[in-house]
Amino acid sequence: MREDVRRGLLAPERSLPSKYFYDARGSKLFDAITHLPEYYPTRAERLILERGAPAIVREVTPSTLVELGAGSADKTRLLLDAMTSGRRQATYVPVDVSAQHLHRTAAVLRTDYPTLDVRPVVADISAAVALPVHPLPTLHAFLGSTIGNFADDDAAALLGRAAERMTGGDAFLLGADLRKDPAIIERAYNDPRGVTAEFNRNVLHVLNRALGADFEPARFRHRAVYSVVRHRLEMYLDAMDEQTVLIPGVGTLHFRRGDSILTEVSHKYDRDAIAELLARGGLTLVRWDTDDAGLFSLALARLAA
Ligand code: SAH
Ligand code: AVI
Repeated sequence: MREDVRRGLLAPERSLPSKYFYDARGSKLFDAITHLPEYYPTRAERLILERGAPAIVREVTPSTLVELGAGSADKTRLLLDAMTSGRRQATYVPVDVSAQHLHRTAAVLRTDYPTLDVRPVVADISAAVALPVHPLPTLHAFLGSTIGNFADDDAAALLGRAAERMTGGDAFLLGADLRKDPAIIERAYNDPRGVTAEFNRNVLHVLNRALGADFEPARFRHRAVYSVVRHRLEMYLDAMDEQTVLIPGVGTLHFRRGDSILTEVSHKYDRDAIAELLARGGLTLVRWDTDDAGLFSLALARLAA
């Protein structure tokens, strides 16, 4: 983490990896975001899954669901319901960096799904992940548009690592946010209650605790803007005044008023962009679902021939 922070904050354009939002508090704040009226992605993806999950499970007949960035796995229940209907046995391997939150998710699911073998894996999916041996076929899922938080090359590499693990009967299910009126996107990341702002500032709390830094999060303002050119929402923390921050082992940082840190990018796609990203990972799009408003997409992919 210190190395990531050094690389990000000592660069001319300061940035931090968005995975560091997610300590226990950050995971709770993200869950609060998913309930905000402005944050449409979660609701839209749930609608698609409500309609499509049974058919997807019928088509793939997975014995195991491996989910990257599982979080609270709320929407995942629509897949798990279909996989375990009639008290069928199934295996669920949720993978997430947020350890405490992941173990809580696993505990709740074990209670709610008696025939489900839940085998959580705490890991960073931006590198290779060791998965437990599990029954095949496997449905790999990456929901919530977390793919959008990765740079395109990193997203393609992540899909490629998943594809390497897949066998012929397996499938990959990718949830992705779609391009639309920028005003709708910016509203989703600028909620009037300030939950997203608090989520954004949480990365500074994480750095203070984990690295002994002395950021004063209240002196940074949340900013979220959509780049039409880059098809991505960009989230920043802007220094509200001149300040100096010490990060032991990294150095002393000087901020002038308005100096910013890029804390997250959230790419938005269309069908062609998703098909291309999947192809770069060695996967072929075989099914494409969206909600009626065309806000969000769910792509099912198989290994390319
Ligand atoms: N899938 C859920 C949660 C999305 S929030 C949903 O659709 O609502 C993003 C999730 O990915 C969080 O739980 C976060 O802890 C996890 N995450 C983010 N970056 C990660 C990384 N590099 N490795 C593993 N998990 C990551
Ligand atoms: C997890 N990820 C897909 C969210 C997103 O929309 O990019 C994280 C988020 N950031 C601000 N609000 C939600």
